[in-house]
Amino acid sequence: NASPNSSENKNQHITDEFTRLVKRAETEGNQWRIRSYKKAVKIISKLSFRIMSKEDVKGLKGIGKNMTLKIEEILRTGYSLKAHTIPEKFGPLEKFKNIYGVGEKIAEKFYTIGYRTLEDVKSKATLTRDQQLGIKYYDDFLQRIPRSECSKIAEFVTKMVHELDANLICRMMGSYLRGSETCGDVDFMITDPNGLPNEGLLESIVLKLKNVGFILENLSSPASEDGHERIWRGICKLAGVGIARRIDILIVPFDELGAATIYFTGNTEFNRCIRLLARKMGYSLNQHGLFRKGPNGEKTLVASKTEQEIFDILGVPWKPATERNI
Ligand code: DCP
Ligand code: MG
Ligand code: MN
Repeated sequence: NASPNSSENKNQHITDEFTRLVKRAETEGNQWRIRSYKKAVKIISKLSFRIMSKEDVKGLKGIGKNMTLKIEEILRTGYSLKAHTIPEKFGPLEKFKNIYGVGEKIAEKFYTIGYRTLEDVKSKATLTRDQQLGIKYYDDFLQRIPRSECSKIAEFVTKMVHELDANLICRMMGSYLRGSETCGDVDFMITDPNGLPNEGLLESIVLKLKNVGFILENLSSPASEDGHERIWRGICKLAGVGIARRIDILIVPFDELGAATIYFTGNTEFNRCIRLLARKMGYSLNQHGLFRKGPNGEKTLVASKTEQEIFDILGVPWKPATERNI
C-alpha cells in the first residue's frame, strides 16, 4: 500500500517518537529493540494513510502488540512517555561503553559497584590492558575517521605491505568499502593470490608498521578459530594526523576470499540477514565459506572463493558494497 506520493510521511508524529525510542534503545544497548523500533519506523513512514486508531495497524507485519500499544499511547497523549524518560544510569553506562574493551556487561558491573564517572573507573577499577588503552585513547576513539584519512591510511599501508611482497592484494573493508563518509575504525584486508599466506606474514607486516611509527599499540586479537584467517587488532596514527585510530588487519586465505569479503564488507545487519537466509536453506555461512549442513551436523564446504558463487547458490542478486547499508 505505497501511496503515489510515497516520499511524504503521513505519520510523522508517530515516527518521531519511535525514532526517539530507537535512540533510547541504542543508549540501552538493546540490539533487539533497536531493530524492531527501526523496522517500525520504516513501515509506518511508508503508510499511505494517517493512523487514527490502533485498528489501522492491526495485522501489519512488523507491528506487534508492543508497538501497537506505543502507537495507541502516542495517538492518545501526543507522545510516548518512555521515549522522553531516560534513566539516570544511561549517562554513566554510555561513558563506560565508550572505553575500548568495555561492553554492556562490564559497564553494568561498574555502575553496580557505584562508579559514575570515568575518573571513578580510572582510579578504582582493575582494568585489562585493552581497557587501559581504551582510557588512554578515550577522546581519540570517540572521533570518527574522515573518509579522506582512511584513503591515506590505505595508500600508506598498501605501500608498506607491497615493500614486503608486491603480489599481496590489499583492500579496505567495512564501512569504508560501503562508502561511508566517516568510519569508526580501519578494516584492512590482505590476501596472497599465490595461495596460503606464510606463517610469519602478519608479524612482519605489523613489525614494519611499528618500526615506521605508524602502529602505536597492539590490542588483544581473537584467536584464529580454524584455517589460516587471522585478525590483528591495534592502534595506529598517520604521520601529520594528531589522532590515534583503531585498526584491524585481516589476513585471509585466497580460496576463502569470497566468504571473507562478504563478512568484512558487512554491514552487520546485512550479514545477519544473509546468514539467516543461508540457514533457512540448509546451509551455514561464515567468514570461511558457505557450508552444507549434513544430518549429523557435519559441514561440507560448498563455496568460498568468490562472492558471486555464494550469492548465486543462495539465489540473491549480487549487490555492490555501497548497497549493503541496511
Ligand atoms: N561484523 C559482523 N558482525 C560483528 C562485527 C563485525 O558481521 N559483530 C562484520 C561486518 C562489519 C565488518 O565486520 O561491517 C567490520 O566490522 P566493524 O566493527 O569495523 O564495522 P564497520 O566497519 O561496518 O563500521 P565502523 O565504521 O563502525 O567501523
Ligand atoms: Mg570498521
Ligand atoms: Mn573493525
